[in-house]
Amino acid sequence: MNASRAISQPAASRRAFLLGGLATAGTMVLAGCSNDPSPAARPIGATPSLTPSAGQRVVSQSLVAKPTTLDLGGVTVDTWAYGDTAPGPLLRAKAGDMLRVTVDNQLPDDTTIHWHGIRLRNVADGVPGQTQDPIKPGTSYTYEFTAPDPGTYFFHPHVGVQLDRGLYAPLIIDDPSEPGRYDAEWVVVLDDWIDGTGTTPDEVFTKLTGGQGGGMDHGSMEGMDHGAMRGMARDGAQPFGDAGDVAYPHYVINGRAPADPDVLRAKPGQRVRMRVINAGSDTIFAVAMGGHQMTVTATDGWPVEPVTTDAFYIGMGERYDVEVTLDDGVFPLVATPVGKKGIARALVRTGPGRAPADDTTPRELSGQVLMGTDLRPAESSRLDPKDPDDQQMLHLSGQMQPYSWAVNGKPFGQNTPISLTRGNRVRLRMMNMTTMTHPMHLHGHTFALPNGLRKDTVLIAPMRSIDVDLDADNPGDWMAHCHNIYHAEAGMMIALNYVK
Ligand SMILES: [Cu+2]
Repeated sequence: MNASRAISQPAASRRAFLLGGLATAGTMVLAGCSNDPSPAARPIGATPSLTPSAGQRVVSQSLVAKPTTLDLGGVTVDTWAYGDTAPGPLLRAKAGDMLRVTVDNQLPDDTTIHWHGIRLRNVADGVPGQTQDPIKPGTSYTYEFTAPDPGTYFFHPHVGVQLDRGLYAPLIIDDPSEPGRYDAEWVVVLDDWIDGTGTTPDEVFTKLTGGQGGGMDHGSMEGMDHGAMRGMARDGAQPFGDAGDVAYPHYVINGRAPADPDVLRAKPGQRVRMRVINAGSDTIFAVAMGGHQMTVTATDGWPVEPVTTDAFYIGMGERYDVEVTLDDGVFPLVATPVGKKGIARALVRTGPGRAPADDTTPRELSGQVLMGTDLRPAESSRLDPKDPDDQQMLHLSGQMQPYSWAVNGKPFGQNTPISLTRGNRVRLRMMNMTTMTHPMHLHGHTFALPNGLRKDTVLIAPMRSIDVDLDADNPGDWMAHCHNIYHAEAGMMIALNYVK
């Protein structure tokens, strides 16, 4: 099988739409009705409790999902978050531990939590109408599951476009047998921020789907297009085509805007393990640390053959673990939104000195930027060699006008679930027939790319196809979807149900 191959079917230029479409957006037909991905509300009933096995450690935590006001560092926003911070509190356990997390929903809306990347039992997966009933406002709900695999994960709601609020937090599963060849750890959560800046993600979605016509309040097409052109000039070879739909007013690292950034304080010569998580809803980032090279050691929790690079791309829902040996001074950690205008940054301080200017783009971002799909798996991350028993197609389609995204020809709720048989090696052929890049995410499993790389979220560039293999070893009803949350909400999602 070819790892990745061009698809010859032509597609209309999405850029042409962006330039020409806005003037007529006010007259667009309301497209939302036929795109409503909400499955028929299927009552699920009580979730069976989980009893820890003999000697199994239980990690308990409480979360409050609630409206709050946050200072992003010179920017004050009203938003929804887990507690009074975004990212929310770090959740940490060891591989094999049981997690027991109670969520108190103080939001004015239903919610759930999806434990992104964890191969957990199906009933804890957080998909309303499929694995649980939604958590109603004013009620609480307890998730219980075992986390089998070490790695860098995060969690977020699986309801509407709530991920684009402040509702996300890192989840780290430690490996008890890992040597820990580093002196310090830095969890680095990237996000694109619009909530509470005069609009909400729900309003953004309504405008994208044409419900109110007009353009983005903060993302005028003029601004969007300048951003895109600047991006292309900076790295003319950026491989993602049109990478996003929303021009965000802010990009943040660990909830901080560039003017008042998060700071890692360490000593020169120390080896830092960074766990980089893209919690953005519509933004692929290119990440670099000024004056440093980074060694990528894992992606989506799975070890890779270490690769040293100046910079790497990270799509929505992806995670990369990288190690850096720190020089002496003050250095920016920068994440630039691909195809958009703006910058996210944090600082590393190992000695005295002035921080570089807010908008400094390190030269490390001007050269080759590592594509995650070019990584190779560590031997320990490989699936056992086996021919697929079954092949299934995920045909991705859609466009901006009308704003509509689909898998296998229809939006979620209208498309036919894929059937999986327990015990099979299944090959998913994901074909992107659009002019946008889609970070495709699979629940409850990880898959292997043709070169063996294990992931749960993979960026598929415009008009490209990729085959991924998985072992159907975790029975239940699962989801595969684009992790652009606006695409997912518009219908780029499909169920994968085990044959009962
Ligand atoms: Cu998408």
